[in-house]
Amino acid sequence: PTFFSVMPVSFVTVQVLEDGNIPVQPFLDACRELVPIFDKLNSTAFAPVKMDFSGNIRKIQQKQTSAIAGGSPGYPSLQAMVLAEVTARQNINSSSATVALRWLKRGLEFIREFLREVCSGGPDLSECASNAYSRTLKNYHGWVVRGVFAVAVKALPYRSEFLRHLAEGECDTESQHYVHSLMNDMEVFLKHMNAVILVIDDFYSHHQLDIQEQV
Ligand code: 6S8
Repeated sequence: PTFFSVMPVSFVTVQVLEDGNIPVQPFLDACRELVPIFDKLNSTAFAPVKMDFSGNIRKIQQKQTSAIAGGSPGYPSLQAMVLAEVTARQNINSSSATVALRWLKRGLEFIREFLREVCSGGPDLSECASNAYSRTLKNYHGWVVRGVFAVAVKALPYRSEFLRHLAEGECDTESQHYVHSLMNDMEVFLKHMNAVILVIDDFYSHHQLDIQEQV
């Protein structure tokens, strides 16, 4: 068993509705399943990244939870939640779900590119992460945050160690069989995760919500 095969909920189980809408709770649950990875990487260098990623999950969760506490059935989708903010002109507030989802999407794009690099056999995780970073988050970061990335990337473990961390339960992580099933699980995961990301990305482009400024 691998990190991916034992996930009770994940992007594999997020059902994008026929109209392209993404239900809020399954999406948040799938994002939350990724958080333990930061602890496995086992370095304080990832603490700010973990905080940011979890913080954005929490912001969207809170918006949904308080809607439900207020007696509504809650937002039927991420898109409905964002559009409600756009209508109320709340979408530019830094605590909005619109901003949270924008950054969550960028984080997911980074993870997707990173896992793609790992899947295609990149031997050096720092290089995998740097390549992924250049294609995704780097564009939205000024030099200070780029510096934070440069420090974090040095704390990444060796590929073999990372792959070991993705084992669950008893298994021979040195075996061909383990590595094969891990890569296989990762590819399935990637495919589903990508489908969800693309929908959010299209939605943000279509509504001109994917602003380009750097932090
Ligand atoms: C903007 C910005 N958020 C924030 O300022 C930056 C926070 C720290 C970023 C550190 C540098 C980036 C490191 C990238 C990863 C490096 C580690 C490599 C590991 C492989 C926004 O913040 C707020 O989010 C928003 O709520 C609002 O307040 O302007 C707004 C207001 O500001 C970011 O740039 C988002 C960064 C998200 C990074 C998540 C990446 C996940 C990284 C690693 C996951 C581990 C590998 C995946 C393996 C998965 C296997 C299953």
